[in-house]
Amino acid sequence: MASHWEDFYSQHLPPSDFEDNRTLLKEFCERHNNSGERIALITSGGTTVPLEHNTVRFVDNFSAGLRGAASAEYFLDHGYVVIFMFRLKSLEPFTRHFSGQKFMDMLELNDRGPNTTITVKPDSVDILAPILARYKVAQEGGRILYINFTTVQDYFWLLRAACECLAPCGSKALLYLAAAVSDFYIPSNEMPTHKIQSDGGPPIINLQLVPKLLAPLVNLWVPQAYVVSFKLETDENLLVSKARDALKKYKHKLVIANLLQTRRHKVTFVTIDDSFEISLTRDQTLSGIEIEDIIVSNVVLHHTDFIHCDQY
Ligand code: PAZ
Repeated sequence: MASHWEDFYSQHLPPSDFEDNRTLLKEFCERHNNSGERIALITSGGTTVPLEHNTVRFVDNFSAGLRGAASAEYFLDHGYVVIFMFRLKSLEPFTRHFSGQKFMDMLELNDRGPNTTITVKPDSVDILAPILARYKVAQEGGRILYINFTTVQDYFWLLRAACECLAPCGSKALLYLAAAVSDFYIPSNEMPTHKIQSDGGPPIINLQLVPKLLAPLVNLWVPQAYVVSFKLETDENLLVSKARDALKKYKHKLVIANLLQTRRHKVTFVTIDDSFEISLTRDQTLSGIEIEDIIVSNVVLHHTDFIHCDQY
């Protein structure tokens, strides 16, 4: 049995920087709600499940955070302001283009003693400049707020706080729940304080089901918002039926279903009475088109219809 969501909050403490994050969320939502803008809350990356309170080991998952980070850029391009709620150290909008050694390789060191300068190599300027320009507009215009989480517990606290701050935005708020959230966890009162020792033999780890937050999120926290959830499967035969089950159960509007193996070039949009596939051709992939560009354009159309229905 999954624990009830209210029990979860009463049994798990918020992260230590929770109040600071709540203040940032409140200020961001109020400012942009007053100016009538559309706000997208994007969750991105995987949550961890700690095995000890003083955490040495944890259960993690595959998510790189590319879906969320890329989508954030496209929502900004569509004029949305963005709350980017992401797993610390997963991919982030803009910097994702230069991860690893790529960034260092774009720079040139002009070593002239005390007058040393660093410049961008001429052939990298064309790559860096457009991304830097989009970054500056978002960052300096206060159009993106970064909030990070690590554990599933952090994620739950931050998600509820973000929803509470978004509620006054009504149908202008869009939730795009792309994070890979653990289905299992160890409740706080069952977790050892210190590092699990190997001299006691192989540990028996008893995981429990996490509560499903979509139910209170859709019905209580942001009842007027447009909610998009993602469904990941590895078995194609389950994909659309599981997505539709979620729509029936939680009564939100759209599930974007994807398979682990093909998620970079194929997704299925599932509504209660329809489903259609979006896939990239080989040529589109080779020319650098990202599936998130097409996903976000479609989601924006759905959101626009939703806002119009809300107004008339
Ligand atoms: O983070 P990523 O780009 O590697 O993968 C994206 C994704 C597969 C995590 C996302 O599209 C998704 O399906 N999120 C929901 C996963 C779930 O069913 O919990």
